[in-house]
Amino acid sequence: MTITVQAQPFDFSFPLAHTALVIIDMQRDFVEPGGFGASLGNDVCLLQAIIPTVQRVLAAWRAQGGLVVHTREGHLPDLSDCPAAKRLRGAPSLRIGDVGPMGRILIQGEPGHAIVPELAPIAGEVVIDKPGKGAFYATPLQAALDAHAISHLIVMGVTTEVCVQTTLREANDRGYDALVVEDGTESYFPEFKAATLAMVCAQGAIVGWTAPSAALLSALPPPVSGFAP
Ligand code: C5J
Repeated sequence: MTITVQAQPFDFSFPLAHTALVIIDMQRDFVEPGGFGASLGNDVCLLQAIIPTVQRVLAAWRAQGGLVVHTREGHLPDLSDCPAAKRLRGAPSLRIGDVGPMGRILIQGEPGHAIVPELAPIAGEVVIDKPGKGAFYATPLQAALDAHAISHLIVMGVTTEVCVQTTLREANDRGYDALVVEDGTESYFPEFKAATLAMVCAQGAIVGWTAPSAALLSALPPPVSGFAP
């Protein structure tokens, strides 16, 4: 079944069985006080505000029986996968690996590294741990998508101009058609979000498409019978 969503810069059509919902880094470290995002001096409230929208789209996608991929940015406890450039850059109050209120900042297995409970993965969903901003770099994401014959992506998560945009560009270079859900992504800097969404769909969808969640949700068919989200 092919679904068509009213999108920018033009309609986005995707084969439901070959499309994955990709949720980028909806982790406590980015959306709760005391995590990585806050350590960089950011106000995390803006990011928290999209959780209900992401939750609505996730529930609708699960009801379709579609593939869901969650990503988590983070590092091994010994930091062997964290380049010094990433750890030392800037002047955060806490660096990657330091102990904060939610455990060691951006370290796999620590409380802050977890996806927020409202969006927690369920059995059968793919969880990708990534050391970089892009979800394809040094991860098994492409292999996981190939295993499910995925050609199209619907992308949400944080932050719009960093991990979401990097992942969209990586996906574009690998031949995926991707739509980013406008109100399912957020930045600590609203002007960066607006600029990123404009960049993605500029020049005839040079990176991909954008659409509000309402357009996506209204395009989806009635849920698969028997599924209780
Ligand atoms: C950042 C991310 N902003 N998930 N990570 O460092 O966007």
